[in-house]
Amino acid sequence: MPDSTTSLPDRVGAFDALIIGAGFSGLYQLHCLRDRLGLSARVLEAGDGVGGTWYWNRYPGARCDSESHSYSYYFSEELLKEWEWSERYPEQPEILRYLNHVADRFDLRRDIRFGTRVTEARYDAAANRWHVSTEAGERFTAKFLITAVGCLSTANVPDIPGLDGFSGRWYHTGQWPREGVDFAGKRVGLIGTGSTGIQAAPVIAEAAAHLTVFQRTANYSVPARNAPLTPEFLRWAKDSSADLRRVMHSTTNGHPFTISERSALDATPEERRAAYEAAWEKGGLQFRAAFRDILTDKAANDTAAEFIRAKIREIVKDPETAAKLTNFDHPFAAKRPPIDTSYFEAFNRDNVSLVDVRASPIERITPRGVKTRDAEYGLDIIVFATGFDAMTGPLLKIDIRGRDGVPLREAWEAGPRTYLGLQVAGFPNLFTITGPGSPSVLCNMPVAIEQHVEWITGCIAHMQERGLERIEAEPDAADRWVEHVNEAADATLLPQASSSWYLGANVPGKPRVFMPYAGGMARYRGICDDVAAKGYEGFALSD
Ligand code: NA7
Repeated sequence: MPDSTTSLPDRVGAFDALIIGAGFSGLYQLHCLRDRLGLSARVLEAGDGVGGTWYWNRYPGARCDSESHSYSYYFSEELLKEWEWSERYPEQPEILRYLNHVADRFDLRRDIRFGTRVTEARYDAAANRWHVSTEAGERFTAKFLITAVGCLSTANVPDIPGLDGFSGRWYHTGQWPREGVDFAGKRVGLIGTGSTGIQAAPVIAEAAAHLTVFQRTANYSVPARNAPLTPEFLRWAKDSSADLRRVMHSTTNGHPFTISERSALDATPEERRAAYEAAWEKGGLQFRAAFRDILTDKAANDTAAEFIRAKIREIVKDPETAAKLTNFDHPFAAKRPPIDTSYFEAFNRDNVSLVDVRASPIERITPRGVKTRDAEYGLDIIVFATGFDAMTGPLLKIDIRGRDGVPLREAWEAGPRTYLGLQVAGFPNLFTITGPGSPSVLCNMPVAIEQHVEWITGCIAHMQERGLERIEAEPDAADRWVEHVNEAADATLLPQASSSWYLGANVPGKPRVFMPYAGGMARYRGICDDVAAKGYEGFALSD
């Protein structure tokens, strides 16, 4: 279909499918719909380039926590063979280069419209079309609307009084300036000690005159043990792609390692220590895999927590700082567990200090810096590593209205309700890639994304073959799924981290609902395949 939209703002572009977002999800979805099904499809992307999360998160130290050989698309053998990662964990610029390579290799750019922020999407039942509007006033229509907006793309800047009057500069890590930030000679305050703050702190500490880390919740972290990849490893990863794919598809969280079948409680203290030592030395997210019950049994979890606490006390020389850093209020990995490169070591530097803002809360930002209950900290730069309005935020930021004009915001007033994380009852032909209720953030994201994109593509192909025009989740099926998502979460320790973004607890006023599906990626894939095999059970299909 010719592009009728490039030059004239108010012109309507009509497509078979519109995809919102050009990150990992949107790129692959475009490839599938356009090149495999032959549909006319257009990606609408707010940024000026591809990359999604990796386009916006350019903060110092930004790196993926999944290992590079698994943080890749696996749909194309040729792509797997030709791309060479340089390090165990890919850094943001390298991931961005990878996604640009993918966009070029599959000739995707011609169907992506950059600098185009979608503000509204309305379903017109009579025409069975989605009408999509952008910030610039452009309008598009399509039969299918697919959100590929990411789970962590709506920055959460806390509403701390006085920020407007701060005389220095401030930044959120998820909206980092392209030109970078010069920390030389500056007093920097870093608020937040999630994965992002933990990655950024040691890098900022090297450049800044002084770094003050404001910690509200002490966080566990395990060394990443990042290193350059050897030619032997790269060859092995390429030669083993079929095995790696199989392992990633068979595990709970889509990573290329398996979880031990042993309980931490069956091991002797010596065996346990040896297993944790080995996992600590190996580094990375697979620390969680040392025993099978770390995430399901509090007593087992306590053994991991105690091991990490002891390690931090060994690393951090000042006992008072070590005590603040290990004052955990949640089980290990009940919040997304960070992995780090010299995070705890950074607190041994003369130019780094830690402020416990749980003990002495931040009261306001003053023109000079941050004022807690007990002191004022003079700062030139404040970095907010305060996370995101996760999972629902990017969807609710768009005014999405389904059948009878019902806003998604209203349908989700009490928290997100989806069927399989893929569709919402009352919103026909809308698919939500890695939506709430799917494993997404509990999983190595490209694995979760490929599964969703392929399922959606299969579903649309099924409809095309049978002349079906409309698919919509049945309310009963969505209710049952929401119940199952809750049961799956309750079978783990995850809901015990009461301030976690998995629960929406980091955003004031957000309903507390456990959003991702904790039942495991492999099990989820089986459920989705089964639903499709049964003729899309739980979905109403019509012509
Ligand atoms: P996270 O994991 O949501 O971490 C945000 C951090 O910011 C966390 O330590 C919060 O403390 C802290 N925070 C948030 N608001 C405040 C205020 N008002 N005052 C002080 N501290 C605050 O976001 P990240 O960007 O680190 O990581 C997001 C995901 O990206 C990560 O999980 C990976 O999947 C990749 P809290 O714990 O809420 O007390």
